Amino acid sequence: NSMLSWQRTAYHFQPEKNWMNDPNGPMYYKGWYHFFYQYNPEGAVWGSIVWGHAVSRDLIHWLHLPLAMVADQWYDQNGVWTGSATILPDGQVIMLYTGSTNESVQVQNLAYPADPSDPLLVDWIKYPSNPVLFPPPGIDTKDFRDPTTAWLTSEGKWRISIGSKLNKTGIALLYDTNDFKTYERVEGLLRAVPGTGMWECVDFFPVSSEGENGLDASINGENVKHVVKVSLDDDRHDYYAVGTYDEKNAKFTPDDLNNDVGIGLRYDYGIFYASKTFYDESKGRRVLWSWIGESDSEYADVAKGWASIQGIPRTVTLDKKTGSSLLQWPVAEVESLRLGSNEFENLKVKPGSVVPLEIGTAAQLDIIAEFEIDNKSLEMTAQSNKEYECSTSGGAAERGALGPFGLLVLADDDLSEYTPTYFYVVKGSDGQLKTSFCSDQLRSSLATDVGKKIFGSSVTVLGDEKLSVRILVDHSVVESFAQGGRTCVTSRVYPTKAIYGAARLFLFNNATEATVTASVKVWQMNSAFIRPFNPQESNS
Ligand code: DQQ
Repeated sequence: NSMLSWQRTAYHFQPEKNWMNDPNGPMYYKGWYHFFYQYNPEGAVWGSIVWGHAVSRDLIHWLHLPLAMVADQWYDQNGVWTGSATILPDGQVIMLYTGSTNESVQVQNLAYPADPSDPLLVDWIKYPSNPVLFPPPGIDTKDFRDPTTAWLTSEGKWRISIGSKLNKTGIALLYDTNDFKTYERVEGLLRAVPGTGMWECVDFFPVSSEGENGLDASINGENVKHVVKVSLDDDRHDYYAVGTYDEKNAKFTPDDLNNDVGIGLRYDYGIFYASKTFYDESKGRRVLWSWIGESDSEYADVAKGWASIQGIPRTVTLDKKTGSSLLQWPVAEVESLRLGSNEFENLKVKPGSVVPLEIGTAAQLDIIAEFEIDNKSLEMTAQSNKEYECSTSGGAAERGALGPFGLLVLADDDLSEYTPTYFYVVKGSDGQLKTSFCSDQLRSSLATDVGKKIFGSSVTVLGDEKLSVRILVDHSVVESFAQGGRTCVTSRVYPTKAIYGAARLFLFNNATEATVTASVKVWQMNSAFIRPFNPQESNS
């Protein structure tokens, strides 16, 4: 339906049509990034899931390849579900995935490339003796899915984790294997957290506590911390914990029990689910992929013929300044899409004002902005209003002494539609400042059948830091990264007027006391090539 085509993104990955969900088996192989994804070739809603496949040289421009795996065996007849790739030291590619069997039992299956010399890995073979793992005793047959990438133990075995639950306790099971065909259950659990429910799409990886580089899944030892990420089926968000991995006892212990797996920190406070990282050997970095679903109606998805996009891949590092959280940042390659830019330096934005940024059209942007509350306003405000909570405090229309202020993206000239992405600072009676970072969709669209929530969270702002944000705008998605990626918020928005050439960008300050100084750099973004691979084209 071309009437709805403006909602398609220009540089976020999406198939040509139909439904997509989780990222699967991301990897770098022989000069190509491979991306597989949960895909329903039959329609724009979740259903009979198979593996879509695309390849890229740079994580930005993509060629769609034929489906990698379809539901053609008894052990995946009800769905070729989520899985992960492991690249062995000799270059062999191992793919493990969950099959939902003809009886809807969740089992783990092995697949591998039919022709390892083909860098595009077009054809896949399912191991003839699949499944390689059945749900163990005591585990419900529908609670056993999404195998991780394997890592090496000090005994030289490969270890994987699979998510599950016991009553309402989310758990990560462990298995050891030598050949990926036969497995041994490891006693105990990588981690278990009561009340968190089913753990989908477990991800487990090391991060360096020293450098900015990423680490291969098997690295452990000094200057290494580990991250466990789970996708909570019950509340549809991705949570992570930073801690230590005791390899001998096969246990993960979070540094902070208040930020345990599934209860503390989130990758993203907007729409972001079933994410998965991989180690990119070519650039020595760890890269995060994530499914960004829709927040319009299923009816609208069917009408437009497609649903879901993937987030721009993000590099993941440990935040050395806090030591307790991760930093996520769009991969550097996205900057190759930057076209002309406009720069606005030290603009004074008075309380209660909206300032247009004359950049022309604003549907595809990369924005970097810094904000400073003027010292005078900070000092004069002895104490500001109460606590602030993005999702419940009334959004960008709720005025306090020191906030909200930020940017209105995907706005139209008349401001009949706009999506505020903003900071909100409160000053306690002790003089301490607390900062929230939010994205408010309440006025993002004149359409009535779309989700209009306010997303966000508190964000740590250290003494020497200005308030800073990076925002990627792409027609119907707004991905924002505050304080260098310490707190991230992704929204889907469905403007009806603020589209294509009519989309605009504004600064706003809705605080009652604070004058804010803003510096903004805005790039127009080119569209990425994301299209079917047609070998004949190169001949003609
Ligand atoms: N999606 C897959 C499952 C996974 C869920 C099925 C998470 O393997 O647990 O499409 O979105």
